[in-house]
Amino acid sequence: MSKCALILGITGMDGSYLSELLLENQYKVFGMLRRSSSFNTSRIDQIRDKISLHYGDLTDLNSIVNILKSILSHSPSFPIEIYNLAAQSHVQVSFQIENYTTNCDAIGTLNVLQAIKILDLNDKVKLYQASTSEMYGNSIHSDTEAMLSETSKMEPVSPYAISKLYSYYMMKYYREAYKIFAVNGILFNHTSPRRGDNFVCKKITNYVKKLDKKALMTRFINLEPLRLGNLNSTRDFGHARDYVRGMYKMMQQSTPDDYVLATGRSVSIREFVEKAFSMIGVDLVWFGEGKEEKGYLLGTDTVVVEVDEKYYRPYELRDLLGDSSKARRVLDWKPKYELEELIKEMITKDN
Ligand code: NAP
Ligand code: F7E
Repeated sequence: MSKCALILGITGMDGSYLSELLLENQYKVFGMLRRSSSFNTSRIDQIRDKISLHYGDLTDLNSIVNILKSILSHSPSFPIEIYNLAAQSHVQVSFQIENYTTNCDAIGTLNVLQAIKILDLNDKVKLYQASTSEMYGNSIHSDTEAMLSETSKMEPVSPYAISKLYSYYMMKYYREAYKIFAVNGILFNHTSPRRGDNFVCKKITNYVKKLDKKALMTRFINLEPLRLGNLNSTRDFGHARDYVRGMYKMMQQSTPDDYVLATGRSVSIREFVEKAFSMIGVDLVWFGEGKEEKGYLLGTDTVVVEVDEKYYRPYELRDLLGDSSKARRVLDWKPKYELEELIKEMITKDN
């Protein structure tokens, strides 16, 4: 009998790559689909006939119980691997919808844990929780201890990160109290051509992608500049394909534990912009500071990047750089993609 997995958040970036990986490994894949007024399955349309989708919502305990019951009625193989990737995943949006973010990203995880307990599945499932490097917040204050690992202090600075920290501790508590195989993957930023359009990497690469075509026709004349927020924050960016492989490895262990996945290299948003433009052979030069800073095409007065306060956050997480040595040692995991390859793929591929 093939192995069995339920993915909560199957329509998201990570959910789509993970589905493909599990199918390659002969899993029967079930997914929770949110009701939406427009189609929300574009990332999984290519595998739609190979997976089984069920309507539900992370904020609705009943729907999670019903999906699990339905899987059980299909005589699954145990343990069922449950990957909780569902979340309101946008940090900036979380400052505007605090209650919803908490209901989804904190209480939603509790709903999954309770559904397992209610159905008496404690020793029949393995649960993965999509924890995040955002939980560290600005806990690091000096360059000497700049790399964040499983043992680093957590001081979250957004409603998103605070909700995820609640989930992280609930997972640990259920692991100890109810002996559930509960794993936290503490993942640093990862992206791909399937990334949502309002995350910074996708915004930048989408712009460069269009510029490439326009450049041929217009030589950059009359371009609307790309408007970004804080250019100084630094992030450790990996490829989602590498990171779902890490999630899967965590779930194949004999004992549950928490693992950081990161590349160990970080760049500022400004550097990411420069790298993206350099992929199409264009160099930038920066003038001004803070809100007045602008990026120009080298040797011209054409502005291609402007700062827009609209994208500033009430509380910014400055720097993130991960130490994934535990995952490298225990899981034999390491990222295959270099940052430059990732950016190139985002500029050249649609999916
Ligand atoms: P994503 O593309 O935003 O996908 C989120 C998924 O959650 C989508 O399938 C979305 O459904 C679903 N969802 C949202 N609210 C829901 C609800 N109330 N009930 C059920 N489903 C709901 O996120 P991602 O980048 O793939 O990230 C996957 C997970 O990892 C998230 O939990 C995120 O917080 C976490 N994480 C991400 C990163 C990163 O850099 N990507 C790093 C660390 C942790 P719709 O398609 O219908 O919107
Ligand atoms: O911002 C800055 C922004 O929204 C990255 C999620 O997957 O990773 C992601 O959260 C940085 C921040 O991702 C714009 O201020 C500048 O410093 O792409 P982002 P994020 O906030 O790091 C973590 C690990 C997760 O867990 C989350 O789910 O870029 N920035 N200008 C901007 N950010 C956005 N979105 N838009 C801008 O125009």
